[in-house]
Amino acid sequence: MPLNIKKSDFVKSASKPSQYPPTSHPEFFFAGKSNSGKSSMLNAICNRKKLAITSKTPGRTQLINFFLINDCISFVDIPGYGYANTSKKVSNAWNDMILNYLASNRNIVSMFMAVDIRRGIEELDTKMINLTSSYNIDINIIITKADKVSKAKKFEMKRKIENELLNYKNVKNINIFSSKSGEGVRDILEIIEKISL
Ligand SMILES: Nc1nc2c(ncn2[C@@H]2O[C@H](COP(=O)(O)OP(=O)(O)OP(=O)(O)O)[C@@H](O)[C@H]2O)c(=O)[nH]1
Ligand SMILES: [Mg+2]
Repeated sequence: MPLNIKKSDFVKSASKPSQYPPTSHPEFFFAGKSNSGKSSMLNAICNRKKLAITSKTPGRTQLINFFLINDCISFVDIPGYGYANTSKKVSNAWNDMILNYLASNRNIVSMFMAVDIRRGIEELDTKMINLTSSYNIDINIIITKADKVSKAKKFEMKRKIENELLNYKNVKNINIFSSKSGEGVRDILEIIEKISL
């Protein structure tokens, strides 16, 4: 059974742990390269248009945003990495923000990592997978923007990523997704239901 999201609320934005909303609910976070479709994914699975702010301009999500789902699950939209024009200062701030988040003793159960179907897994994605694995958090790779390529290309990319990540034991699922067509929404809701039961 997929999770039925009846209620989704924005809780708050934060840059450091002292600002995080205290909660012990199972927490899922959405990570990935800048502009890979994280915020759109969050909106699609909540069936909301503007819960998380999305944008054509990469680097739109700059703080950690906390959402409360059905009053019992926590979703977290984190800023993307790998934005081409990032200064050293901004990229250090990003590192601190994410490391603090991962080390913050919250009930983080799983990461959804958005990977643009036209790009595949890049160096920074691998770094993020390694970092998340080091905290022993489960990883779900969500291949986003599937509506932008042919059916053949979709499955080719899925196979490629499956092969590349064969030895990463924290990677539990690799799914094709499009927030535009709704493909794969149900798969994500099923993953969440299974984990948060
Ligand atoms: N065609 C198509 N476009 C998408 C899809 N998902 C996201 N986009 C577009 O891609 C752009 C970036 O989407 P966001 O959801 O804001 O991406 P993000 O990963 O949250 O970006 P940052 O917060 O900047 O890191 C927007 O113009 C979206 O409309 C999709 O499934 N299909
Ligand atoms: Mg975003």
